[in-house]
Amino acid sequence: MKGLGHVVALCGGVGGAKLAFGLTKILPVDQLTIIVNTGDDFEHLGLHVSPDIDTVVYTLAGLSDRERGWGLAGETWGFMSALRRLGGDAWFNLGDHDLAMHVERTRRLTAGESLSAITGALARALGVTANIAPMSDDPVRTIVVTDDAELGFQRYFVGEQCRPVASAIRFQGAGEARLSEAARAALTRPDLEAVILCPSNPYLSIDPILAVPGVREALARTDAAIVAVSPIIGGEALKGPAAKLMRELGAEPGVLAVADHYRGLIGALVIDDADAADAAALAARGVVPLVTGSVMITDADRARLAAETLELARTLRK
Ligand code: FO1
Repeated sequence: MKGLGHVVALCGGVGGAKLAFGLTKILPVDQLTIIVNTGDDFEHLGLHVSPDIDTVVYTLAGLSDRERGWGLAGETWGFMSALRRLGGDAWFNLGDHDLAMHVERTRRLTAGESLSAITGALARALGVTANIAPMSDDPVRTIVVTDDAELGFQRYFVGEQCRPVASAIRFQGAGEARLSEAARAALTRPDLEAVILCPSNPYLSIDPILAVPGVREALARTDAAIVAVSPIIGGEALKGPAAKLMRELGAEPGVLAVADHYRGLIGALVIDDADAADAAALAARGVVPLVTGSVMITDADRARLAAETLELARTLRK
């Protein structure tokens, strides 16, 4: 799709990565920058694990396991069974081939390379040419505050399977984190035409990106269209705890809560046919609704939703 200026996609894990994949199919590589959440990153078994970056890289490379959404298709788990036999810390699954990503990233970080440089090198090694920018090269860690504990994101998401009741979410280190160079450059380009908030968890995947100093300011300053794709369909998330978190944080899960969460930021929201009844209420909130099939099963779905979202952004800018 020619004619558009630069497009920035803010993206988290599985759902966001699918739309990012769709965008890479319809935009020339130099017209798209994918800014990825790093709030899910953590140190595990001495390795630096960057789940959302890896989910985007593997998805764009066509290597991801489409059933799980994360990790590699055709993965084997010999390392995990050997680790369990040793009584090791086996609550977080590291596949044998996925392990190479964590080992190589950790080696490069230890050698002093930035997360951005490492992400580019490893993505290119897997044949991915898209511009993938970690939101920051400084540590930002999503913390889920529950009644009796503060849980690191993976402990909450994987260790506790999102069961604890959340009372707040905070992003440790966000205040001091510097926007990555590629993210800053993309968000401040004069030819920026569209910023797309991908269908990732607003609280856990998009908010950490918005919490990095400079992001909200850049979005306020740009005349680019800012469009979100709802990760909530029919009051539920296709994957993950977004709807549960909405309830726990005091919102009624639905597309209106997504619009309210992004109030003042987005000019339009892409919602699924299942939520067509909410279109008028969105418009009444000053958010232009686009009602379409927003479930991405096939690669064609991903490209179609990406094209519809970009078309909506272009219409908004007219
Ligand atoms: N999610 C799980 O539910 N269980 C796991 O054991 C698990 C391991 C894992 C390893 C590498 C990786 O890149 C992602 C992994 N995920 C796992 C998914 C991950 O927790 C989430 O995808 C993101 O952090 C949130 O989108």
